[in-house]
Amino acid sequence: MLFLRKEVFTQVGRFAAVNANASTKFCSLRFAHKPSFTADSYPSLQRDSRYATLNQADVDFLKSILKTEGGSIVNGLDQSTDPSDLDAFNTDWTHKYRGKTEVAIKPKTTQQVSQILKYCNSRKLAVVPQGGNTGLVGGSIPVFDEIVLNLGLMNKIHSFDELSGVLSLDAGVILENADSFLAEKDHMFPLDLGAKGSCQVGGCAATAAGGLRLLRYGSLRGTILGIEAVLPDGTILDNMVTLRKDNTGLDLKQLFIGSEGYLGIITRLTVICPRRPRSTNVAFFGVSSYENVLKAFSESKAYLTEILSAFELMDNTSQRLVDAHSSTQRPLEDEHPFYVLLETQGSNKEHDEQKLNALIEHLIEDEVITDGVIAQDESQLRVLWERREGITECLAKAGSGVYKYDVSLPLKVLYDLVNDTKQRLTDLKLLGESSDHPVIDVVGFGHMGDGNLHLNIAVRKYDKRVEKALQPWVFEWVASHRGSISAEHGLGLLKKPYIGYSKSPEMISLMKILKNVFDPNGIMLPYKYV
Ligand code: FAD
Ligand code: 2HG
Ligand code: ZN
Repeated sequence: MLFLRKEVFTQVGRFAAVNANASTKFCSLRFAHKPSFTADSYPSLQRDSRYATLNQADVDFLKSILKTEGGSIVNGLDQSTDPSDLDAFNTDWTHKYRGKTEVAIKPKTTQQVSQILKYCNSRKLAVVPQGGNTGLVGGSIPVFDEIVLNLGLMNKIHSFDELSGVLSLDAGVILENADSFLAEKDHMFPLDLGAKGSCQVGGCAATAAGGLRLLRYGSLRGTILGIEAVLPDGTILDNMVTLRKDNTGLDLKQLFIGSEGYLGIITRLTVICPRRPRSTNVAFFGVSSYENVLKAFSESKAYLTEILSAFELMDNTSQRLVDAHSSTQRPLEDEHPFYVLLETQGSNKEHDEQKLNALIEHLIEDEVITDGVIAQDESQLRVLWERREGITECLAKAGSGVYKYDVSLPLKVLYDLVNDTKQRLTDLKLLGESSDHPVIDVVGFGHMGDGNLHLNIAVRKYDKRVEKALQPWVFEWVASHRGSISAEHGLGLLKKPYIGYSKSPEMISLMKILKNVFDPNGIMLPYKYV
């Protein structure tokens, strides 16, 4: 690992000794406890009596749909089913929410999805679509007894055109599998995120996930070229366009991207995928102030232009958590108030390194960064990324709950939200080291290059006093700075009541009109989104 400290600007072996062999994997165990039912934690949520209650005849019909082409169903109405078989379908990734579904169905084909929705619509049975269940806003699991329609068995890659880079695949393909397939063709998926081993491309499309390299490869709103979706009445919309340009009529696929399952189920996608970069460099800097982080970002854009592929911010609290809950060693010996992970991706190693070195020399000379390292091989590169990607897992291990906020803000004030939150929780005597205080830590990190902050409040256990202190205060803070209350995770259950902080009444009312057109019986994703 190459060290960047001014007085030691030489190649030293300190980092090279780190963990080349040790496991750097984050443990997959998350919160050990079973969460309370959402219906009990939030008594203001009431089951909507418009929806029918599932009975054995419904299950028999759903089973008959799966008969010819396969698929699977977990049926809680059957006495012989172990109730714990439904736990994974009922519990969200953050272990904050827990639903009460009695049936989880996993179809194999679009035709089956169509028949299932048509039946549920006619019977007014509520449905929640589920991908990899890695969403962070309580969207992918039922609130009450909604049927879970999980896309996990629709996982085929259909075609890839090496000339255009257009990939056609099922919604249930795991993101990492799509990327591994593309790696063999010297291409890459245009989205990458920490949950890539579990999240599905359809779930990513449904949440318009942003991820770690949006700054370079753009949003899924641009890279998804086509979509096949099933409407609640069973209609199959085939918009599997493989063209870069198609300027005919309203771009209906955009309504499904980021719709979180509110309008229908995404069953297939076409995505335009870039070539895999020939050269990747990752640097990790220690920075003394947020002001210097801003300077480093501005200079990185100027020096690196088209090869800058990620610029990620981490505060010291986030890195202390990674120290405490993972096996990756600190890249830098001393602690710093802030850290930045910077990545370049390009086609010419020498050329890219020259540009990066020129930037680093300049940042050191002007004392914008205090210390840093550059990965010298693939395993060091992975270690540096794990210091960033592993924060979410480590937060989950800090206590037994986390309040998560995912906001877009003007860069100048982005970190002020973390400082103000700490101050507020301290003033309210909710944050402190002793176990009398519910809050353990307030952490800020995120996709600095996209103006996207992840504010996380780790708690000893979920506590209504903390929730009251944070909501709607955080949303008011964000709105007063003209930010968005959800940059990339979506609304789900968590932010449904607060959309008004980011969208006008006229826009919300138009969304409701559209919902009514697509889903007049309101069977899709009840109690959530808008
Ligand atoms: P799920 O969680 O199963 O579902 C999410 C929502 O989409 C639900 O409302 C569900 O009903 C709906 N849905 C799912 N599949 C479909 C479908 N086929 N059709 C219609 N609706 C559907 N998000 C980011 O944006 N950027 C990140 O960097 C990022 N990093 C993460 C890191 C970790 C460790 C974790 C746990 C999560 C992260 N997330 C991130 C959040 C999450 O992974 C993404 O939102 C992801 O896109 C969700 O995909 P999924 O398949 O798990 O969807
Ligand atoms: C990330 O950027 C994800 O790592 C998760 O969006 C953020 O845990 C979070 O708040
Ligand atoms: Zn993120």
